[in-house]
Amino acid sequence: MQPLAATRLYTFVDTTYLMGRDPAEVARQLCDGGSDLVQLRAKHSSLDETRRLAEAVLPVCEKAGVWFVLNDHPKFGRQLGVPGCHLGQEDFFATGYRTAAQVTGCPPQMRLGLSTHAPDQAVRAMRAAPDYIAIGPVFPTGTKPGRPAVTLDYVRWAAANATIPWFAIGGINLDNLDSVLAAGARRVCVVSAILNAPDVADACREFRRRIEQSVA
Ligand code: TZP
Ligand code: MG
Repeated sequence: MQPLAATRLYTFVDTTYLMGRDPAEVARQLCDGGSDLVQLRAKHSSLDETRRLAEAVLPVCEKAGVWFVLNDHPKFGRQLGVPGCHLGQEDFFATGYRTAAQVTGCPPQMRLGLSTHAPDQAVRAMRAAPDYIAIGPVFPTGTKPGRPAVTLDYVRWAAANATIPWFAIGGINLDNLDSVLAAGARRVCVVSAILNAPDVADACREFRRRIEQSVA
């Protein structure tokens, strides 16, 4: 697996967008297309169902050398031995965690990512020493309804101030990707624009190509 600092494209097996597709097959397509990380996001699934999904997707990622990241359920993630876990502000700070090590164990048994929606949240999150932060939603998105867009201003703030790897996320598609990259993003998370594409692997390849072109 790539060091997180060297990663570019973070994609998702989000159950909302599977539409009956096999999660392992979708994970394979995401990996084939050049994803560096694949997050399992199963917001409406029971823990049992999440376990089944994780057990299907994790070996696909392992085989491809891609980071598997579990959204939520950090204790369960540690039991399962997943490489990464992602938590929202409320999952982390409102649950009483103050340091990443409280989630990941010491020495760490997995990597941790935290969502942030404003500069003060990013500053507080970075003090907790996670492995990466997410910056978003940059644009309004149906994947996270009701969450106001943080705009490209927050991406520019992250480009100037973030001291750990960070990913722009939220409403990013091939039409607005260049504006996100021009604002300073070097790593991007994409959910619906890839899962709704006619060819998932091709969509990943195109995102990856455009990111690499801008970073070169
Ligand atoms: N966190 C901030 S925006 C978002 C999450 C999980 C959803 C991103 O999904 P999409 O479909 O790429 O806008
Ligand atoms: Mg969460």
